[in-house]
Amino acid sequence: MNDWQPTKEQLEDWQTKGYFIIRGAVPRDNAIEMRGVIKDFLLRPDPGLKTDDDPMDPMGDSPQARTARFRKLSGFSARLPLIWHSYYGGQTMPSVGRYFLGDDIFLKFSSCFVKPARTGSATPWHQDNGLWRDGETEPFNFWMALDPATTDNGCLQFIPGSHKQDIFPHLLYADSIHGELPRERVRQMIADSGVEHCELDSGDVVCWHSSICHYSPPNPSPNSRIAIAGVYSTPQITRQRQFPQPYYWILRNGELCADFPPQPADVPERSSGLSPFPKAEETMEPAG
Ligand SMILES: O=C(O)CCC(=O)C(=O)O
Repeated sequence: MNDWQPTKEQLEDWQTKGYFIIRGAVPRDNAIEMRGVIKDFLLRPDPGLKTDDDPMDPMGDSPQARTARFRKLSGFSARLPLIWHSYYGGQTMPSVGRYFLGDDIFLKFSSCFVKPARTGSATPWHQDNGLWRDGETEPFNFWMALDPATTDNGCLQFIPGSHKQDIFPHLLYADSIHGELPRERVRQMIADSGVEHCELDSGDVVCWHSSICHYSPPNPSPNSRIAIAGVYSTPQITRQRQFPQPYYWILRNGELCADFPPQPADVPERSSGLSPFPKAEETMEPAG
């Protein structure tokens, strides 16, 4: 494992804006191999994973339709050894996690965001912990571009400094695909602080605070935008899991857990379950 240390600029971005970028966190060729693994998974008639359908999914069962039918794959990290060894449990990201969280870390979530050329849909404005509904502000979030992510193909957008705000209760609008920040609130924050577009090349990673407000628009371009995201957390931060999928050890006593399949961390599941998102009273245009 590397001994990763932030630059002065990365630390300043982390504190003031709530996010920072690591260029070339994974070598570009390696990121392109990982993209191939994901594409292979998407082409399977039944990938056997928890998936969210893409609301823009074109109908049909052609290979093109199969690669376009999902917006998000969840919890795939323990099924794909190349991705585990190169990324979640690889040489760089565990070391970045150790800098921010210490010597005992597990992977709380792993997700692949698939935004196919021309059909990929938006992810609404949200705070990650607004979707988790577990009150946690400390976990460490990271997202790697497998395809180059640009303003044209729907890169992430952040409201700088919004990580300093509280967690807002997220709402469901009539056209929401999942809970989202109150749209009027987003309009106000954008008017006050602006929006930053986070353009990345394959293998670059952006890391952010769990409370930062972020979004990604649809992809009208001819270029696909696939990315893989993760959240590291610790036993001190997490008392209970609110989702059923296991958490996996990344570091124990500062040592990389190099096993594959990875070892589940023993975190009990919360018995009370998740509270549903309240419905928004107003129906307004999306804030993006
Ligand atoms: O990849 C995207 O478009 C959205 C990712 C995101 O919002 C997240 O990882 O929290």
